[in-house]
Amino acid sequence: QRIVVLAGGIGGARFLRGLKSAAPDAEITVVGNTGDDIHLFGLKVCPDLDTVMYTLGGGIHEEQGWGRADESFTVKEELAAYGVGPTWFGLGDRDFATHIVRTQMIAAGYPLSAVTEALCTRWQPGVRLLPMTDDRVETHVLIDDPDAEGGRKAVHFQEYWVRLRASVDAHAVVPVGADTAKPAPGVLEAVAEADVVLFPPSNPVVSVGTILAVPGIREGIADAGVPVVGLSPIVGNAPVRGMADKVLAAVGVETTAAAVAAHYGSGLLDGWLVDTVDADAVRTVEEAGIRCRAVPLMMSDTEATAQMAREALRLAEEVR
Ligand code: GDP
Ligand code: FO1
Ligand code: CA
Repeated sequence: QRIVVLAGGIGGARFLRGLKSAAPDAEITVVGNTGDDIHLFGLKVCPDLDTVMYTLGGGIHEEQGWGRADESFTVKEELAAYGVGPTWFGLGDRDFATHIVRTQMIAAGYPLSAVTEALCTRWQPGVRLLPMTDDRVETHVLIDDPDAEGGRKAVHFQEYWVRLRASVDAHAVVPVGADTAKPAPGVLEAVAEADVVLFPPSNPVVSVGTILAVPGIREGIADAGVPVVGLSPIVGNAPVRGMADKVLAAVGVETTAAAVAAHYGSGLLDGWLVDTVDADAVRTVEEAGIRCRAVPLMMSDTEATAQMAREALRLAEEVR
């Protein structure tokens, strides 16, 4: 069975761990979000690709969900001693090595997809991990400018998420560069050859939404004619983790499992899983033309997550 998963960071990575356990013989291709990527200290950092790679490869800081286990921050402290920031982004020493290898390979002319494959040679994530594109895409968020009365400014997504903790309203979320980006080699091929496409409980705006904003990917999925099933990252009208409500509001979508399904739309989604606490949403989603089931959606451990993956694959068979 060939499965394509569009993944962000933590939500995507944890789901993939369950999917691998539920479908050990499946050939899984992960299309990773690169809109969160940021250049810091001359290095290219790909948080969502690295979160998937480290989580599936056994190097992740489990409690934090991003970055490396057993991490130290000597380089960051030394940079700060030179007055060199940003200080608000926590790059650890072990993680730095990944960004150095990546940046060096890119400078030597390798595309991000080839670099990602090379990094995965070490981590052996057990899936084929592809960036959504080899082109530069950076998600920016439009916020009020505190320095200009009535003015607005765009900040990098990481500045909005990590420095500001999404504490101010987002007026717009723009995947800068996406409109002219091309899907990375292998992405459209994997989608066309897939038996099923899954949207994990990743952020619908800045993770899955950004991947779908790369011209050709959304169309490729719709044209593949295979079941497309998603799992809600919204449980009980709130994100399970993080501040997805802030970016959903920016695109005019309510923070409910049903509204997120409607946002993807019946033109794209065939099936949608909501948590049992949102069982009321099932009817609304089905009336919108999307097959819906309520099942436990808390990724508390690998077995619970594997069960979610089984339910998603079962729903895919129902709508096939
Ligand atoms: P990020 O890039 O690290 O923000 O990760 P993703 O975009 O892949 O996933 C973020 C989303 O995962 C958030 O909106 C969370 O609500 C969702 N999420 C995290 N843990 C769980 C869980 O256990 N169950 C569900 N249903 N969603 C979760
Ligand atoms: N998230 C934070 O909340 N604070 C950090 O300092 C931070 C550093 C960081 C470094 C490398 C990396 O791969 C991820 C990192 N993240 C950090 C997580 C990540 O940037 C965001 O949580 C996601 O991209 C949000 O979608
Ligand atoms: Ca992310």
